Amino acid sequence: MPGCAQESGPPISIVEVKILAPLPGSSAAVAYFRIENRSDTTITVNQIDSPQYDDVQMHETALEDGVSRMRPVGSIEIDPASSVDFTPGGLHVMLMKPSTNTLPGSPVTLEIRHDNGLLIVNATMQNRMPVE
Ligand SMILES: [Cu+2]
Repeated sequence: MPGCAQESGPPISIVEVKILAPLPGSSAAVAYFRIENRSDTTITVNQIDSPQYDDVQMHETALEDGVSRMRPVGSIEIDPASSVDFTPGGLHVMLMKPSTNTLPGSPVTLEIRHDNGLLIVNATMQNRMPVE
């Protein structure tokens, strides 16, 4: 329907964002969150960028022959009216090659590029806690 009013809200939203500082000796931070697709069509997240990190990759951790490995994921499809979790041991975002400091309290911006546009999320680096 051309000329109609805009949608009532963004088609996707990011909740429960947790960005964990690099371990000592590493420069890679990791981001976890839930992406909710609030539209009635499938939405593909094609890429995630960050102005504070030159190399940002979506990864998936999986057991292979009893060994936990992670591999890059090109894109993520989110079904209509559903969500995808980025959690420890599963999907996650690696934030590498920082162009700024990565101490807890530092600002981290995620630019989530998807079918319907760009979602910008502003978050704060947190201390890395042991994974329970
Ligand atoms: Cu990874």
